[in-house]
Amino acid sequence: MTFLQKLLNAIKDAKTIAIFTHKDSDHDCICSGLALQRIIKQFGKDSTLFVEKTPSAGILRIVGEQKYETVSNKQFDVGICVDCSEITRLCDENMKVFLASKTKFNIDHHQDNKNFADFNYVKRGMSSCCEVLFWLFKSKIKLDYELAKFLYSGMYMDCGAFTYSSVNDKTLKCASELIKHCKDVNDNFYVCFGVVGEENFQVTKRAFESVRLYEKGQIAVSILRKKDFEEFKAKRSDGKFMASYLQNIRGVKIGISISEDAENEWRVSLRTACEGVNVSNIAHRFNGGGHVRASGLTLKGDIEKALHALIQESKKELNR
Ligand SMILES: [Mn+2]
Repeated sequence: MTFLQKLLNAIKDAKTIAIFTHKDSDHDCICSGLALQRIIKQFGKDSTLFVEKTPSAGILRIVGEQKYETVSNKQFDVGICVDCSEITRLCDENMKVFLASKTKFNIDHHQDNKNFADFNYVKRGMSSCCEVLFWLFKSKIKLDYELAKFLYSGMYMDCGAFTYSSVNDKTLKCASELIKHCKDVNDNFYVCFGVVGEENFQVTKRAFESVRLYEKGQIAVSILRKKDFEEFKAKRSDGKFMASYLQNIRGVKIGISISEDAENEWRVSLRTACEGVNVSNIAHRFNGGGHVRASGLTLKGDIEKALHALIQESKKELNR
């Protein structure tokens, strides 16, 4: 029996279905979750979507108001993880609910997926989990505006607006199918991501001023502190474009952007456009995860000490 048949049978037999997204959610995981919820609805079933916390304002602007759960004591018949490479990508509360589910499914696109569920469907290196869902369900579903919008948006954001190396002819074929049903979606992206506020501009300016270079300019790091965000009334997501920018500086092989999330807790984004460098190796050494070209992790404690350790691991990856 194929994965799809097993999943469809499980959905058919289930009274309760839950969908799970990873910590520090991004567009791809939220859009995958919402798209899967809509797909399951087409098979006549309701499902509950679990998140760590309410998605960021940027994500909400694209997907609109939706219903999410964060905790539950209920045991679900079917639990489906989307866009999660391993079970620790779920926050503790969500993980408990997933583990208690009677039958567990895992649908993902990460290279390093651990096949942690009873049934796993992993298309390693595909542009996004949204694209995985599109091809998986293509023959069984009817695309409508909302479903196409979720799938297209998650895919668009996870492949850097079709600029990453994960993009191939299949990705563009998927995009072309989807956009027929949501023609205005690119205008939405401009309004939501092309236009930035004063607070975003100010905090980005601060991030540029903070840039440090290591290893003869092969590693570039920007650091934003809690007080920087507070000063400009900016959100952490306002500074997140830095890592992608840093990797574009000639000679830089690893771009690192660091934002202080809570007191002495630092959220780190790693990017590389350099052939042969795999930033997920660095992320894994700090219990983070992600992709070859884009990964994330959390550091705790004194930033200079933590940064030193991070630079050491980055050097190792450059010399690997
Ligand atoms: Mn993803």
